[in-house]
Amino acid sequence: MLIIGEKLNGAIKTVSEAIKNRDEAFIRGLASKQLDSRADYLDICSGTPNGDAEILKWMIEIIQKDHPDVKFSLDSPNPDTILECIPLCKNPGMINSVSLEGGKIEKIFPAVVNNKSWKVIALLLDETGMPETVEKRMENFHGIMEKVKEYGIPTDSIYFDPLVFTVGTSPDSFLNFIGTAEKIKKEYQNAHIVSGLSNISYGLPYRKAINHAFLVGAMMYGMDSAIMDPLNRDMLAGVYATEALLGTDEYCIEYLSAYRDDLFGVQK
Ligand code: THG
Repeated sequence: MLIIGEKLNGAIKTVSEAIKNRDEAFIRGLASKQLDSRADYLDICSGTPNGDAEILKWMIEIIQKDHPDVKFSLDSPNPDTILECIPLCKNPGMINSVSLEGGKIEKIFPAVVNNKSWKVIALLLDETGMPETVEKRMENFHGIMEKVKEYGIPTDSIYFDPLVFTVGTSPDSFLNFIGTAEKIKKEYQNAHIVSGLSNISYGLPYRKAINHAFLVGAMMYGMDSAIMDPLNRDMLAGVYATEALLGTDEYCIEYLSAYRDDLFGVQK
């Protein structure tokens, strides 16, 4: 499973403070910790429309000083921000995100055609707002797939995000997620499915119980990537354990290696 570290997000209070104060040490520390926990990508999100591109560029620059191999997930609602940041990244990363909204695909897909190793997260969303049902999500999926074919982008480059809302107010959130993942997988066996996993538990106590249940359930329906908190040891152990159970980690090789390196934080 691809782990995209969620921590460098201006929606988190400590991070927005660090951004405001241009606290380099804090940001670099959070990057290092997530990479030590084997995050494959670091999601970076300013959490504000003001100076969005400038903030992301600052994070890219200071993190690449310590980690020249780092791969970013450029998380911005503004496609121009993403296009500005791509040339600064030393390694191909992920674009987070496109959808059928506001001509984003028309701006972003040409850049993906020119930067072939970049991946793209596609939200199953259109102008009409948050999709309530599996059917609406599938309609958006087909709309996006049309564009993917039109631009000649390999399906393998796209990570489809069926969208996760908090189960506190959306009781069908998980069921809609897995229902959509299942249908996508039926049409395209190798399609990638991603989630903003921690969204599932917004506003609820003991979030990691909900997050953990979502992780295991969604992986069973083909989720092979998540924007999540790799610093949460239980969640990280959950990823490795579920991969072993699903047969994607034969002979538990990765699980054993992570345990030996005390990634789960349980060795004496
Ligand atoms: N899809 C895509 N991108 C996204 C989201 C998505 N980007 C933003 C968001 N949703 C995913 N990122 C976060 C980041 C932090 C939290 C939730 C989603 C969060 N963090 C708590 C904190 O750090 O305080 C702790 C979470 C926990 O306890 O696990 O709430 O849906 N494409």
